[in-house]
Amino acid sequence: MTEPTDETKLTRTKRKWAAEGKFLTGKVVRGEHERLPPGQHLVRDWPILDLGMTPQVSEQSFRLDVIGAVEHPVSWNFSQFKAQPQTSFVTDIHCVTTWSRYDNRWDGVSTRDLLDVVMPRPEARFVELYSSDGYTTNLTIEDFAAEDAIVAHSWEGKPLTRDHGGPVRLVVPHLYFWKSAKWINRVHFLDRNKPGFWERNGYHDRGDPWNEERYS
Ligand SMILES: Nc1nc2c(c(=O)[nH]1)N[C@H]1C(S)=C(S)[C@@H](COP(=O)(O)O)O[C@H]1N2
Ligand SMILES: [Mo]
Repeated sequence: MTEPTDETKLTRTKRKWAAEGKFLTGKVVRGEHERLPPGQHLVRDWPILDLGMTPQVSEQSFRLDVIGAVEHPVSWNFSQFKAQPQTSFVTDIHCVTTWSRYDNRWDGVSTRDLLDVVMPRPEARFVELYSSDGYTTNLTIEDFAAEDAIVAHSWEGKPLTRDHGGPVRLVVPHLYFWKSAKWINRVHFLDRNKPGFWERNGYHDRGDPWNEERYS
C-alpha cells in the first residue's frame, strides 16, 4: 500500500463535495430584472466604508494565513499569493446601507482555487475572516466557496487602493458587502460558526441581499 498522492486526495475531496452538493448552494441564477436586490439603489462612484482605522499594509508586509481545519495550511507572502492561479470576475456590490454598484472587475485568487490548495477537512463547515484593522466576519464554507468569490488584489485592472482594502481583500458578491473583508490576513476554517464584528453587533448572520437579511 502506498499513500495516496495529493492529486488523488484532491480529486477525492472534490468528488465528495460534488456528491454532497456543497458547491451548488453558493449562487442562484437570476434574471436581469432581479439584478438589483429589494431596497437597494444604484451608485456610480464607489463609497468607502469601514471602522475608520485604515491599516497600512504594504505588499512587503502582507501575509495571508489560511489555517484551522485544513489538510495543508498556508502562510503566503504577497509574491506567493500572486503566484497562485489567477482569476478575473466582473460582479456587483450590494452594501447593507442600500447602495449597489454594478460591474466591478476583480483580479485575484478565486476561493475555489484557494480551497483546492488547503483542502478543508470534513469537519470544516465555517470560516472566520480576520483583517489588519481588527475587523472579523464569518461565512459558511458554502458561501465562501461561491463560484464568483475571490481574494482580490486588483479592481478595474489596478492594484486595490488602501481605502478599499489593498493590498488584498475578499469579495463575496452574493452577500452584503460587509462580508467582503478588506485588508484580509487570515482565513480560519472551523467546525462551528463564530459570528464576526457586525454579526455580533446587530447585523444578520448570513446577509443575503435578495432576502433583505440586513439585521438580526
Ligand atoms: N477589514 C474591514 N473590512 C471591511 C469593513 C471594515 O470595517 N474593515 N467594512 C465592511 C463594510 S460594512 C463594507 S460596506 C465594505 C466596504 O468596502 P469599500 O470601502 O471598499 O466600499 O467593506 C467591508 N469590509
Ligand atoms: Mo457596509
